[in-house]
Amino acid sequence: MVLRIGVIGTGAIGQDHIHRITHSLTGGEIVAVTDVNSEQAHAVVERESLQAKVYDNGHDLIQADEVDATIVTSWGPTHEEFVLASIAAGKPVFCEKPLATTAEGCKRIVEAEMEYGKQLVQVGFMRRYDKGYRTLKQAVDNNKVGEPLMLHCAHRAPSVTNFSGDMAITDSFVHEIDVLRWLIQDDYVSTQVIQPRRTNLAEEGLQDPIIILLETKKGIRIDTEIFVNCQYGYDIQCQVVGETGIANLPEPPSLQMRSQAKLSTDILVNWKERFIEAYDVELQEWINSTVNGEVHGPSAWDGYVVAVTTDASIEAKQTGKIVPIEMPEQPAFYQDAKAEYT
Ligand code: NAI
Ligand code: NAD
Ligand code: ISE
Repeated sequence: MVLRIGVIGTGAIGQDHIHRITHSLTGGEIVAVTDVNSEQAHAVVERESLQAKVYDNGHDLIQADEVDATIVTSWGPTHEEFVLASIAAGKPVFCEKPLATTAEGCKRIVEAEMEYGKQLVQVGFMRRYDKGYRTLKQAVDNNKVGEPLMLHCAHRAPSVTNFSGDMAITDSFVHEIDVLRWLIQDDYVSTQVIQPRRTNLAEEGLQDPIIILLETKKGIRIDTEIFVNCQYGYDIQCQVVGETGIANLPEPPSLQMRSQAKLSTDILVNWKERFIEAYDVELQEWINSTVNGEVHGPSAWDGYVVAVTTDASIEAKQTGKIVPIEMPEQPAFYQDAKAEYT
C-alpha cells in the first residue's frame, strides 16, 4: 500500500521532505501540498514533477479524501492548529518540531489524541535516528562507560538570520532536550541558563552564545552550549562522562588530509547535511509504521516534555534562576505505545 501524503508548508524543510519521499524513500507519495505562499507551493509541485493538488489552506488539505496522512512543516506557531485538525480527522500526522510553541499547546494535543483513543502524532526529532547518536546510546545502554554522571554538549551553527528572542532555546536546544533524555533514559528536574559574553557577530537583540544546565532525576548534570553564530561550521557535540570512561558522539565521516604542512578534516556548515541520513531513516520509518497503523517514533507526549522543558528554560533565561521542571506522570496511553525509538 502506498501512503498518500499531504504536506503543509513547502519552505526549507518541507521541500527537503517532499524531495526525499519522492526520490529516495519508498511507500509514500505526495498527493497534496499547501503553503501560505501559494506561488512557492506551485513551484515545488512543478520542480518535483508531483501529481499533487495545491490546496488553498492546511484545513482543506487535511480534509481531502485523497490524503491518508499529513506532514506539517509550516512555521512553528501554526503546528498546533494543523496537528489538532489532523487528529480530529483521524489522520496520522508527522509534525516538525516544535509540536506546539507552548507546553499548554502540546497538552491540548496530548489530550485530543488520548480522547481520540489511538496515537496518530509523531514529532520530527530526527536525532534519535542518527547513526552517531544510536552508537552512543548503544555504548551507554551496554554500560561501556559505567553509569552516566555528566554530559557536555554543544549545538553550534555558523550563523542564523531572523533568529531572535528565545529561538536558541525554542528552535535549536529543543533537539538536545529530546535526544538527551532518550539517550540516558532519564527525566529533567531543573534548568538554568547562563549568558556568557555576547558575540558581536549575532543579530541585534540576540543573546548568543548561551549555556543551559539541566539536572535529571538521577542527578546527572548536563551542560549545553548553544552558539548559533559561531562562524566556523555546524557542529553538534555530545560527550557522556560515566563512572568508568568517556564516550563521544562520533564526528560525521570526513576525508582526512595531509597537505601543505597540515593534517585536516572538513567540518559541515549546514544542518541539512549533518542529519541528512537521519531524516531519511526517520521518514522511512514513519511511512512504514503509519501504513501499519502504528506510531513508533517521538510521540506527542515527547513533544510535550520538550515544551515543558523549553518553557522552564525560557523562564530560567529571563530570571537568571534555577527553575524546577515539573512534569505530570506519563499516561498509560503513551507508556503502552510501541516504543521502538523511545
Ligand atoms: P521555512 O520558513 O523555510 O518554511 C516554512 C513554510 O511554511 C514557509 O514556506 C511558509 O510559507 C509556510 N507556512 C507558514 N505558515 C503556514 C500556514 N499556515 N499554512 C501553510 N504554510 C505555512 O521554515 P523551515 O526551516 O522549513 O522550518 C519549518 C519547520 O520545520 C519549523 O517548525 C522548524 O522548526 C522545523 N525544522 C526542523 C528541522 C529539523 O532538524 N528537524 C530543521 C529545520 C526546520
Ligand atoms: P521555512 O520558513 O523555510 O518554511 C516554512 C513554510 O511554512 C514557509 O514556506 C511558509 O510560507 C509556510 N507556512 C507558514 N505558515 C503556514 C500556514 N499556515 N499554512 C501553510 N504554510 C505555511 O521554515 P523551515 O526551516 O522549513 O522550518 C519549518 C519547520 O521545520 C519549523 O517548525 C522548524 O522548526 C522545523 N525544522 C526542523 C528541522 C529539523 O532539524 N528537524 C530543521 C529545520 C526546520
Ligand atoms: C533548525 O530549525 C533545526 O531544527 C536544526 O536541526 C537546528 O540545528 C537549528 O539550530 C535550527 O535552527
